[in-house]
Amino acid sequence: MKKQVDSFREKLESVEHLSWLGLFKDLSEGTHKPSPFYHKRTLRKTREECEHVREKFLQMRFVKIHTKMFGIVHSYCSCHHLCSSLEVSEEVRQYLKTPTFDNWQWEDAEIMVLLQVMYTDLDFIPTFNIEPEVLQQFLFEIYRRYNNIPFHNFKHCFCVTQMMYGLIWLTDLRSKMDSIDLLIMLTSAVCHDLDHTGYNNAYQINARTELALRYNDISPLENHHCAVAFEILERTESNIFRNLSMDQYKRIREGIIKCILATDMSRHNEVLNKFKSILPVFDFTNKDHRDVLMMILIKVSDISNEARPMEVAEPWLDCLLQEFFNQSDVEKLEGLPVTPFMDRDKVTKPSSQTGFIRFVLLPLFIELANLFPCLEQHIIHPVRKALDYYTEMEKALETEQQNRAQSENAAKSKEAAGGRQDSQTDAGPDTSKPESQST
Ligand code: LUO
Ligand code: ZN
Repeated sequence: MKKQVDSFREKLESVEHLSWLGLFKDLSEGTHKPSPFYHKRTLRKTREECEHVREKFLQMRFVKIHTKMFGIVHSYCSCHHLCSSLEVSEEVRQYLKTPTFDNWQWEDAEIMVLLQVMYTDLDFIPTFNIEPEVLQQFLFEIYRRYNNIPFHNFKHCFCVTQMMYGLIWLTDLRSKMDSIDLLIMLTSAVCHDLDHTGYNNAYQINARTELALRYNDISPLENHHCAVAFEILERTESNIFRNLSMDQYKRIREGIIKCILATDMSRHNEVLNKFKSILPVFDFTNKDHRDVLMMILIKVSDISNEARPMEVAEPWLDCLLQEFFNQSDVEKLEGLPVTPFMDRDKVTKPSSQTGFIRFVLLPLFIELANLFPCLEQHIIHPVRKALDYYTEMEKALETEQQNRAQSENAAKSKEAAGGRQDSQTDAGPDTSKPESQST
């Protein structure tokens, strides 16, 4: 028993790094049901952090953001009175519509400005009578409700929204769908992972968390993200839909719920197969067809990191694995089932990616490209390059492992031979050879 306790304590000590999560892990009391949510202290954003970003965001109205030969130069525009129209250069506006956009170059306050630009450049402000200060309050609340965790954070929200924005322009969706559907798609992307705690649905269900209990194990995370979105939209000061009719609001609410719930990867095949079945007869005037397409577009945007340049995509995989490994560490500590591709003892970067790209990403993107052939060069081509990159890395890793195994075996057999040599000299004459029998 003592041995068991010691090994458990040693395991506990070895996950000290979890402390950055502020994990409330008082495992000493056997009865204490460990809470998977990171301790409120570190997971949720502090008041100071929010106020600081809010100041920068609101002050941005005086800052002209433009890139000069890839350096980002901030210059203060001449007018120092409250200018409502945002000053963002034409280069940044065009760059923002492409899947090559590099989110790592921008801090959170600037990202909030870029999200505002997306609503502006899609003409949502006049079309839906959105007041700029309400949009700013909405975006600030969105920023506040994403948590400080490695992957499912505010930068992920921006990446998914920016990819959605890029797809809308690339496929010229404005000429094929109503503005209200585009508003649903962009707002769903902004809200799709709100208040994610860094633990997926499998964990919520196995650990019987509050969310699993509240949503009866049915997409607990996605239901929560959507509920938080409408908590924000219920408040007048951040309700960007407050000037719309009841019918428009109902349609938007129905669309956002459908899109956010579709991001549950356990429904991946269900949604993809529905899209495959309607593709041969796809009809933009058919609402059911448009609904499925909107679900596919948010799914594509959500898992599309590998469609971006390698220097943008690779850090995202590190963040994802860090979040997955934190979860599997806690699952091991709590004796819960561990998902294989989340286990730090089983997963390597290339092995997790080659399978995911081959069996999840490419089939999904190829299906969408059947409807929008231009995506072949803008999205699928970079993903194929990523697959080649990780396949090469996987081969290199395998060769290295084989070489290491061979050199270890060689060392072992040399040691064993050496050992046998010593034992002969130690034990006197070589007893391995028959010698003449002395009488
Ligand atoms: C797919 C997914 C689910 C939850 C959280 C993140 C992700 N994403 C990714 N997973 N998003 C982007 C990526 C990515 O580039 N790679 C992976 N790789 C591995 C870990 C993987 O296989 N993920 C995966 C695959 C299928 C699945 O449900 C069918 C869930 C996760
Ligand atoms: Zn997401």
